[in-house]
Amino acid sequence: MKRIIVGTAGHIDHGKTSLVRALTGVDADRLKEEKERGITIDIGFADLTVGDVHFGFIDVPGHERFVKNMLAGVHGIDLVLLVVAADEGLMPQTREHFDICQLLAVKTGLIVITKIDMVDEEMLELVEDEIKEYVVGSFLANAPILRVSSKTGQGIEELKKALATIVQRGVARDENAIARLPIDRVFTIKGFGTVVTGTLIAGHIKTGEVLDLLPSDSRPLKVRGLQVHGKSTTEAKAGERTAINLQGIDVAEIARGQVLVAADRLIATNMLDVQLQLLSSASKPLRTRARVRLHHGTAEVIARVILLGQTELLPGQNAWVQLRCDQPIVALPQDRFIVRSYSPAATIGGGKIIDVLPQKHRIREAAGVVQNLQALEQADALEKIALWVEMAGERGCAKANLVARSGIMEETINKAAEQFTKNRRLIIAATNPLLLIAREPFEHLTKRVRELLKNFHKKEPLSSGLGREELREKIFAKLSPEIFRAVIQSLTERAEVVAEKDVLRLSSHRVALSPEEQAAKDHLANLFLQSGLQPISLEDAKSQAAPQFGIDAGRAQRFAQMLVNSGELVRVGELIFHRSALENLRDVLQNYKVENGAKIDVGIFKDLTGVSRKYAIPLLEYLDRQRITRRIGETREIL
Ligand SMILES: Nc1nc2c(ncn2[C@@H]2O[C@H](COP(=O)(O)OP(=O)(O)O)[C@@H](O)[C@H]2O)c(=O)[nH]1
Ligand SMILES: [Mg+2]
Repeated sequence: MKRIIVGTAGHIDHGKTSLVRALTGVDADRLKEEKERGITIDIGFADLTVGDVHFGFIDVPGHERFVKNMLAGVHGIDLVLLVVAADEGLMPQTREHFDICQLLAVKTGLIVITKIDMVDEEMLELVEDEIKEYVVGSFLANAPILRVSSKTGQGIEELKKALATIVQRGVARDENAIARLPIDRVFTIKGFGTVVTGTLIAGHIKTGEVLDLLPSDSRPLKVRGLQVHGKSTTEAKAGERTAINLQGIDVAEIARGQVLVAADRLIATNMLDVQLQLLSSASKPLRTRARVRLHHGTAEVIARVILLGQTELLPGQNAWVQLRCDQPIVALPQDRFIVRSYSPAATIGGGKIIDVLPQKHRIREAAGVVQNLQALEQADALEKIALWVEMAGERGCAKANLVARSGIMEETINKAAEQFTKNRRLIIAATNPLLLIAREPFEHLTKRVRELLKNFHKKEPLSSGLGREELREKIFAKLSPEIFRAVIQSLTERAEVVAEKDVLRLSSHRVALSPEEQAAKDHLANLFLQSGLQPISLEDAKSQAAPQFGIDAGRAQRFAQMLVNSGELVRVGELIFHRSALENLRDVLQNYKVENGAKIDVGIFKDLTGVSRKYAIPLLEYLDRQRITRRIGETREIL
């Protein structure tokens, strides 16, 4: 069965609620106050099935004071019934509601002239002409105009037929998108607990599923029960009026304006980049930093309008705008919104959301920002991914950010990553979780590392290289460790940079020593070689060195570090051994194993090597770490 959400629109007392009642038999005015005063205050709901189409009606209030409630109902409709009373014709809220439908990009609708029992044919003709002229150039320009009386029932059957006909032309919703249900009502049902209702605007929701309530601090909530258009079911699909019984949350913690979303997908945001249209009926230009009421889904928040690249927006014109909200909302690109003036509240414009996780823009960057927004507006799903990653510059973009920003499922993002890394437009900085960075900033970082190392080598020719952490601090302080790792890895893979222990150097770098220095360094290495497995300390080396080499404390330290970096000397805890002494030891142990078996203890080790306990213990521990021996209780096994 096809399911269509129909909204009413039109001035107060023009017969919207009566029309819904005549069509469905349901009185959509459900509040006590509505019954007493005979006016609709909040949105109401009713159902009608014609053939194989199920219509869910959302009846909205017409009074200007309740436009905010009207907006909470009209956001998710597929089709509008623009209601005009024959005895009054077009009135202010007819126009305001119609503007809203256009700004929300409602795709299709019907025009209904009500109360035809109250006027003569001539009056009807006049009203019809007035309406026809009014809708010229709009989505209702060619819409059928139906004449009805809810009092006598005249024209109601024709209206049902017209509804069924228009629906055959098709209204499609994206069932594969991330599920979103903007909440319009919250209440308790005895024995069930908390129930929320809303129009499921995308995706699908199943019983037992866990959903995020955004914005809120609430943990994810479990769907205990589901109803679609008043009937229990196990799954609700996009475009259906849905009631959800939620587990583990109190009514007081939920309100209209919040959104139920598939778990772990979207992020609430305080900033939106949008394309804003100021209605030509707006009473004055919109100045930058003006405060407006932003209506999106069922939410209403106060937002500041930051015009990008202009200081003033004239009625009837469009602009690229950053909206900064005083409270977070949950949105996605392509969503429509309405803005109303702060005081007095009147609908002044609306538009389309382009980016929900933008940077805070500075006015002087406006030109570049506008260019990005134009590109995003034109882009298809894959291209958007590439653009967002490019816009993120050196910081790169994580998959979670791309999902929350696009509402695109992970598979599509993986596909984009594959496609754009193949042609090297993007680079994968990390795979799990996926982090993408654009080529240009990546290469810029690479270049900065290269230059930093080059300058360092120039300044410190005797140093073997720059400490890894120091380099990270200098260039990557504000970036994630993954970006740092990826840049260094790419440089080492290309053999431009050599990473030795915690030191990075250009592969072309050789420590430049004078012949005299080189001789001194060799002398020092030789002293360690001679001390074998009972190594001297740096202090000893200094005093034992032949005076002509001038090995003072500074030289001893520096040359020893160079020898350690090149691997000629090896640090074992506090001790420094010559590499060949350790290599000999390895051979000695292997020979012992062949002749006497693998088992040794500290005593045997001391006999074999002639070293005292002071050296034996650190050496054995070193051998354990090198997996040459393995400790088993008090003995060891030669591996
Ligand atoms: N004569 C006549 N009165 C109507 C018709 N439709 C609505 N009304 C009356 O107009 C008033 C306002 O109707 P209502 O449906 O509440 O208007 P809404 O504010 O647009 O929802 C009520 O007193 C209705 O009885 C109609 O077709 N003919
Ligand atoms: Mg009403």
